[in-house]
Amino acid sequence: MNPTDLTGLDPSPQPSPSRGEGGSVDPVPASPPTFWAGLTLDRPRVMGVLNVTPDSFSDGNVHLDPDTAIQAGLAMARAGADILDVGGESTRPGAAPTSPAEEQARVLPVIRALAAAGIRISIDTRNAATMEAALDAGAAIVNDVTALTHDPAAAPLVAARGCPVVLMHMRGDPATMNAHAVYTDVVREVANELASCIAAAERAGIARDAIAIDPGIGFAKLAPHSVELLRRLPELETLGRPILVGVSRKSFIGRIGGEPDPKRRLPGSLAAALFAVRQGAAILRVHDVAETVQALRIWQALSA
Ligand code: HH2
Repeated sequence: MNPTDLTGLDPSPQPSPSRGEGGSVDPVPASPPTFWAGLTLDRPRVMGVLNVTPDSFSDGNVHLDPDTAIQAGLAMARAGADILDVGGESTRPGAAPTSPAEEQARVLPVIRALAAAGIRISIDTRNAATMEAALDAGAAIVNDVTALTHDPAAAPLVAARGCPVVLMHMRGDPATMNAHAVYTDVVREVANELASCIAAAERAGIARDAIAIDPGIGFAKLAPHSVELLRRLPELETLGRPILVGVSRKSFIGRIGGEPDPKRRLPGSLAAALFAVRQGAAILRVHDVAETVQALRIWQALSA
C-alpha cells in the first residue's frame, strides 16, 4: 500500500481555469442511454479494477506479476465483472509518471491473456501509444482519466479505432490536481467541463454513442466535492451519456468513515456504490468485484 493514497489533499488550493472549450450542458434532461460498449444498461454494470503497478493507492504491488494479475482478472470475471479496467500507471495524487514503454510492458501480457479468455477489457491510460498497443492486444475500451486531453494523439486514435471511451473529469494532472480543487459550484463546473470534453471528442471524430462520462471522484476533488457530486449526480444525466463512477476505496470514504487504510474501506465503498446507482450511475468501477456484485443483487431484488 502506498501511504500517499487519495487522502493527500492540498490544504491551500489555488484557482485553476477549466480545460476545454465549446461545451454546454443541455438544460433539458435527456433519457438515459440504454447501451454502451456492447453492454445493455438495463442494470448496473461492474468494472473491475486491475492495477498492474507497484504503487497504486490501494492495490499497488498486488498484481505486478503478470500471472498473478491474470488469475485475479479471471476471478473478477467469474465474480461478475462486466469489464476489467487494466492500468499500468498509478494516478494517485503526486504519483510520478510511468513511461509508456514501462506501462505497456506491465499491461500488455495481462490484456492479451484476459482478452483471449473472452473478457471485455478497458485500458486505463492517458498515453495514446499505450491505448493503441492495448487495443491491438485485445482491449475494447479506452478509459482516460484526462478525458483525452493529456496526449494530442489520443482523440484521433480513439476516433480512428471507433472504440468506446470513458471521459473522466480532472483538473491538472495527478501531480498537481489537488491544487486545482477549487469550485464555486462543483457539480455545474464538472458538468460544463465534461460537456466541453464531449464536444472536443466529437470534433475529433468520436461518435457520441461511444462516450461514457465520469465525474472523477477524488481527482481534483476534496471530500465535500465528492459528496456533492454524488448527491447531485442526476444533474450529469443532462449530458445524455452513461455515467461511470469510481468511488471504490477513495479518500472521501476514508475521511468520512474514519478509515485511513484504503484496503479497509469496503463497507464505505459498498454504501457509496449503491448510493451512486440510485443516483443514476450506470457503471461502477470497483476493486472488490464479488462483494459489489452481491450488494447489487440484493439491492436489485429489494428494489424490483
Ligand atoms: N480512478 C482511478 C483510476 N482510474 N478511471 C475512471 N474512469 N474513474 C476513476 O474514478 C478512476 C479511474 C484511481 O483508482 P486506482 O486505479 O485504484 O488507483 P491508482 O490510480 O493509484 O492506480
